[in-house]
Amino acid sequence: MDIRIGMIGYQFMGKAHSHAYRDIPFFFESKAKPVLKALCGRNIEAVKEAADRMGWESVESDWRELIKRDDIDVIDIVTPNHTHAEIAIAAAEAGKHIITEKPLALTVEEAKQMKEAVEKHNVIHMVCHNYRFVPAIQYTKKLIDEGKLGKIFHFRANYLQDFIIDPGFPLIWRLKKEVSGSGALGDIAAHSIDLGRYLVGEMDEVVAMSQTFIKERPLGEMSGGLSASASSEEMGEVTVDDAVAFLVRFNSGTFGTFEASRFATGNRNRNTIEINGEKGAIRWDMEQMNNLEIYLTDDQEGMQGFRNVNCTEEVHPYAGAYWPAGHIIGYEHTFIHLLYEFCEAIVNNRQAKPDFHDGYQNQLILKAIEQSAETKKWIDIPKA
Ligand code: 4PW
Repeated sequence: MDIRIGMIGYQFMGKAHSHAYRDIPFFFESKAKPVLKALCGRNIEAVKEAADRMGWESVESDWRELIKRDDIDVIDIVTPNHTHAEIAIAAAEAGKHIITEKPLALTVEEAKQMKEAVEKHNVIHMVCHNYRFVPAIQYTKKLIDEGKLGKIFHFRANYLQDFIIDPGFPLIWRLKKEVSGSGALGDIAAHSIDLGRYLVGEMDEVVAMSQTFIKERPLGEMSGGLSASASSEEMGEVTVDDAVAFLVRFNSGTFGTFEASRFATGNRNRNTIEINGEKGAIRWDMEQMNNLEIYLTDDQEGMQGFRNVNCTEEVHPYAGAYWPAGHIIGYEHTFIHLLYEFCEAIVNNRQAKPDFHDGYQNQLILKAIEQSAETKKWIDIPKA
């Protein structure tokens, strides 16, 4: 069955999604066949160039026109965060299935409206928390569900980047609250929160601190990936956090410790978790994403310690779809897995996860963290 995609945005995430749709049939057997139908962006020349390069059939310069088209089944939103709600609500009203980049929205209010719209119009919806789809993370979930780690005492997550340390790095959209919602919090801690909810469960309360190290930057734009250059000597105000840390009490009683920063010198994309349970523990680092360190308390005396498992065996989720064991996969594959699950959900008419409900809950947690950092108090986390 053809699943005809209309995607809005074509830069960093646009490339990741385009590549993933094209690769799904290479590696996964499915009734679903993603068709790159139309790519949309305001600068029509740039969209045409991107469409040619990435294999899209047609282009649009107005997302409203894209949504009106009856040869489009899915709206894929890879635009900056302040546009997600308006586009997603209009797409739901037009009966399109929707996938959107994270965080779901700019605010809790928008996230709630988006969740209500997709439920009302009965479309399939998903949020791009791609790190859930790393084989090592999926395998960790399996170990936890099978009780191999026992009761979980600690969930410890760090998401550390360093791409904005230079004071000459410009005021890109990710540094403006009215466009991004928050800084390191919504951009990267949101992924750690998603992993925490996925692996350990709901969170009850939080206490947080956050900081903005550089408060003014020259104006300028992204020039691809996470790089950017200043286009003016004029300065603008940074209105989001550069770093955030928080403690979480999970509903299960697990003690959660989180840190996210874009000022963590030397760390390019160090997204790590450590989980300590009564029967075992795991450690994982996105920069060595195929490896999972596993410790089991009942290992033979004298042989105890973390073992390094390369999650490329047939038994590791998704890994069997690729190469013989030991032939590793990378960042782009996380999007293949996520979009494969999204397409499977559409052809089988079932909901995909993480969905807008998860996105809304994530947004409630982001808000509680901001409130806590502001008031210097523990905040109860409401349930979506
Ligand atoms: O995973 C991260 C994202 O969510 C990526 O490294 C870049 O930073 C792109 O957006 C955020």
